[in-house]
Amino acid sequence: MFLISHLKKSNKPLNSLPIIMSNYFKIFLFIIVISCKQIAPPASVLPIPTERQLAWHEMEFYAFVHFNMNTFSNMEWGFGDESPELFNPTELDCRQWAKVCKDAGMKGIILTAKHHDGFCLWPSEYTEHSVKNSPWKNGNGDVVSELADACREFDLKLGIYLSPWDRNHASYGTPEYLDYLRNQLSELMTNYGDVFEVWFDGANGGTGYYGGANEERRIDRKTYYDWENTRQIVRDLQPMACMFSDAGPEVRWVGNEEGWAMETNWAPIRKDEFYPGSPNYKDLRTGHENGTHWVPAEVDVSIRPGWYYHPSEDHKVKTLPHLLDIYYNSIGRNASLLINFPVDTRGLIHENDVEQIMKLANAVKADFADNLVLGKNTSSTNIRGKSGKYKAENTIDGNPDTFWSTEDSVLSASLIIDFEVPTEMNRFLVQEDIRLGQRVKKFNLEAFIENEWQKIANETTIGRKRILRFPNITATKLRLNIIDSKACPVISNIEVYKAPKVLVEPKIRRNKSGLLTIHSFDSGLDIYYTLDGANPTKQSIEYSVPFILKEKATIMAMVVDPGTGETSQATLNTFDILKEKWKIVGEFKSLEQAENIFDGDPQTAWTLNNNLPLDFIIDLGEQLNLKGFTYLPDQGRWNPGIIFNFDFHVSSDGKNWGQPVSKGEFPNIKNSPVLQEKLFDTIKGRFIKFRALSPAEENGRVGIAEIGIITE
Ligand code: FUL
Repeated sequence: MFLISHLKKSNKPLNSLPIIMSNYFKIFLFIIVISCKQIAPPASVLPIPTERQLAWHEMEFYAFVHFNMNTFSNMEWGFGDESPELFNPTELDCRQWAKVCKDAGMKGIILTAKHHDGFCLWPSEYTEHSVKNSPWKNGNGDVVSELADACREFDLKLGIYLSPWDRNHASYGTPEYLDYLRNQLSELMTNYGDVFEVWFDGANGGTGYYGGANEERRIDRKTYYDWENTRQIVRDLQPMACMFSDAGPEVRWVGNEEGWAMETNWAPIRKDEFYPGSPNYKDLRTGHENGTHWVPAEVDVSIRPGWYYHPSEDHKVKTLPHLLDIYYNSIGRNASLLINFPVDTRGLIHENDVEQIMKLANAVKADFADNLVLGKNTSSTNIRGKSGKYKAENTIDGNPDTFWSTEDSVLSASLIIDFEVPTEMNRFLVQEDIRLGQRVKKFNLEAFIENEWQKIANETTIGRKRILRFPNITATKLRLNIIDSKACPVISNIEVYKAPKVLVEPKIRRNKSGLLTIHSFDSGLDIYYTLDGANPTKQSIEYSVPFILKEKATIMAMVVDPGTGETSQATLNTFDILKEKWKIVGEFKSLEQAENIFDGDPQTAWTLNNNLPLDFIIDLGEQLNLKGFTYLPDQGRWNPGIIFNFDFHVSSDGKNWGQPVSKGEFPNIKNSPVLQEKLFDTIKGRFIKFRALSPAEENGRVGIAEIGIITE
């Protein structure tokens, strides 16, 4: 239409139409070519993720289940000689696992089908060391199959952990074992439906049962498993499964089991420098800016100290503050999060673990409930092309396929979000479109507060997702400054939130000299306390800085969100007289570490492996009327020293001890190593002797994290 009317206006004869048409067509083509050139997307920065890795990135938060022979032998690493008879869960219910994971917002479950001790949770046709010879379901059970069904029912994906190291198998260390491992891998990859991840552990070779040989067998970690061909089995049978190990190839270990990735975290890594169990694991925490392969990090961490269930850890389940740190330090740092549940001897995720994971799930839901950038105005210092296809607004349109990008030559640029009115916020989430590679090397965040730009954060990498936590600010604008990038930045998503404050009871500590500190997990909260054991209110004393408290006191403290007025539960701590004058007496008197037992810090302990009985003798520095004592056992995870049977003596001169004023045992202390309190008839004295008569653990160790007295 436009062409005909244009011809009419220009009075050109209609027979010249074909020539004119062809000229117009050329111009048209030219415009298309030019504009295509302008809107060409940025070229990929290699390496980039594969399709299966992109699907894996979407998993983000999923569960590990360590449940196997160790659950019943109460070990972390079984030797391989455990009898299948031991494996007998009383109420195994994989649907309960799946429901917990689903409710917690997780997207899959990875199960320890076989751990280092070699026991198989499925009736493998290649070994007798499996559920088929256990009393559970008269040998007719298959845990892998039950979990696969539960995952299907709850719309979760299934992952398989198969330990390459097998301390049970007679042929471990020889080429024959490789056939065995591969046969098992084929069974697992064939019989249980789709698998999203296969976990190959780096712990390999060492002592073991090995079919009765009971010896040490070392293997060459680089060559023994012929990884290329072993992995091919997974590739062929489960084309979409990602494989995990220190060296990937799809997903890499993050270099620690504590639940964090580094702030600088590149998905690319120089993969060929690694193999499962390689010593340069610290590099796995950061990846490499010049990495050759896309191998993103997965943060694996247990909700308890151990990977496997131990009744003694029932009271050591990680609590909300710790779990929130783990969440932000993994998913918020360009990694995925794999939280482990040590399923118990019943075959269930323990109630305490459920309680804590749901606290995390609810907190995460609340933190990301209301995205403050929706519908706001955005602008940027540079846009790729003239069409507006790569405009800043794409970062807040909720569409992961659109992004803001700059001209190829522009490696630093800013994007502004205008909230128009002062807006309170404390979280900033930013994502690169990783399909085009990870690019950003350095960025910062500024906020426009009271007519002034203020720096909120100075950061390095972004990757698939980066979440910044900062104290509440009230700003009218935010400015994301990309300072340096491997190529033009490609930012696909930005979200901003005001997360509610985490209101958990504060920690109260008093050191040996009486300095009392009350600590709240979140920033920007008020703390109120009482010194007489009364419940605190907003009218109680407000805590601002540490202070000296030399007297006896029962302190209660709580935190208050000044914004909402909401309060936490109160913490109660009883402090007796100050331990300032206390001294260790006897053979250990010059041992610095011995003073850990009265330094006010429950994390530091003094533990010994000496012959029993063993006396811990303390000079209290003055005559006191004593009516009891408290004992907090060593809280350490590895080899803790826990006293079971004891005598407690009081003396005026440190020489004549007389009869014990208290004696007996600390019932259930092995399973529940919490603070113990023993009372006795009041007695005057200056010296105390705490005699360890027997240990609670088979390790024979006895120790003390903190000892206290109760005075009249
Ligand atoms: C480690 C293993 O040795 C632990 O037992 C646990 O399975 C953990 C996830 O990986 O390397």
